[in-house]
Amino acid sequence: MSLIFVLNGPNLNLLGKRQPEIYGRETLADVERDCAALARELGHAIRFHQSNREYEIIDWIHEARESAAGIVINPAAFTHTSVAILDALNAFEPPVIEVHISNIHQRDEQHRHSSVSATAKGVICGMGAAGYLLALRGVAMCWDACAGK
Ligand code: DHK
Repeated sequence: MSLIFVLNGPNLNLLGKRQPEIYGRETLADVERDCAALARELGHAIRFHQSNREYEIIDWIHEARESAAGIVINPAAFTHTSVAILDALNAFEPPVIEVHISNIHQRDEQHRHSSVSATAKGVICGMGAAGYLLALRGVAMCWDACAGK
């Protein structure tokens, strides 16, 4: 059994209420519930966090260095701006999977570039909230590969 951090950036606390035509109707609580259930099924556990503050996300990445087998992260708007989150993820060795609910490549110029993809093992976007579950499966797959399963 391993611990997987699932980290969420700014405005994702409004998931389900904010621009549902882009981000869907599932709430962050729904996403957390589904992630926890899948992690259990795969034999893992999650720590699920959201913050509108960049430093809190960085602190959780540092905490993950001590304990986690991987990170699933939707940095939300910090995706496009944060060298600090990129640096923190670069200091985390296990796999990082970057998730976006929307397909950022179909969006306006500001939402297209990711500063954190350079450090991600994988990037999932455009699959709605199901992207989190695909990302969790990705971390679990890496864990199994390392464990020789
Ligand atoms: C969420 C956000 O809040 C945006 O800033 C990103 C991402 C896309 C998402 O699709 O989950 O550009």
